[in-house]
Amino acid sequence: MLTVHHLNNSRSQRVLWLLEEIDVPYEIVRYQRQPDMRAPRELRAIHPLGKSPVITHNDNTIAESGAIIEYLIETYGNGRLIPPPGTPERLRYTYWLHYAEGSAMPPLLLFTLMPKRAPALLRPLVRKVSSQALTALVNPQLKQHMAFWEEALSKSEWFAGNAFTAADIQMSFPLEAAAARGGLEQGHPRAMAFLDRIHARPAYQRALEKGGPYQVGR
Ligand SMILES: N[C@@H](CCC(=O)N[C@@H](CS)C(=O)NCC(=O)O)C(=O)O
Repeated sequence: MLTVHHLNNSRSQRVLWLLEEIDVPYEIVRYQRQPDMRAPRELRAIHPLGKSPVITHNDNTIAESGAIIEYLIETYGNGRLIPPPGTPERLRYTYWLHYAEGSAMPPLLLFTLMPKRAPALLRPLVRKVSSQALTALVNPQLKQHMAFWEEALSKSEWFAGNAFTAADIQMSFPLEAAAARGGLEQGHPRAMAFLDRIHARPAYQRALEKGGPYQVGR
């Protein structure tokens, strides 16, 4: 049996969505975020880092959204949601699959979450430092990333080409986080239309029903 160790309101929503798209049966073991937004300690019994998503399947325990997506597409995809090898689309697919967590997510989360996670006494100081870092370092980078997504989506309907792939599932989180943070809605019509298209997909909606309330980036 395939098990998704699902932390509420988190990246594991993408894994549920992928499984709904490829119609694979799975069970969910639920974990609830703590008041400081961290995952509960029980998740460390599944994987030492205690982060979500993690899946378990037969004797395999797999963490990291990108690695999980690769594993699921390889094991159950039967050629679905991945462009054929050797094509330009396949190269784009691989790029976006890695880029989402490797390049897009770090600036989106780091300084935004720091004040919320700091001890109450330190929070004003952390907020000040974070705000300076956001203005000087993060905001210009995010502007560049958002323009990059917009340009990619002006070349084709989906990130890897004209067909929807698992790379779009992986890219959903940075785009949703950027929209929740604010800034995507101004001057990025194609990125906003991408979000509308994915949110309308029946598999996305089924995954939401199974995963529970989801407010990415908040
Ligand atoms: N790059 C990892 C990030 C995993 C990650 O940070 N997950 C967050 C949820 S969105 C988490 O588990 N946070 C709780 C914690 O750090 O305790 C992936 O894509 O799987």
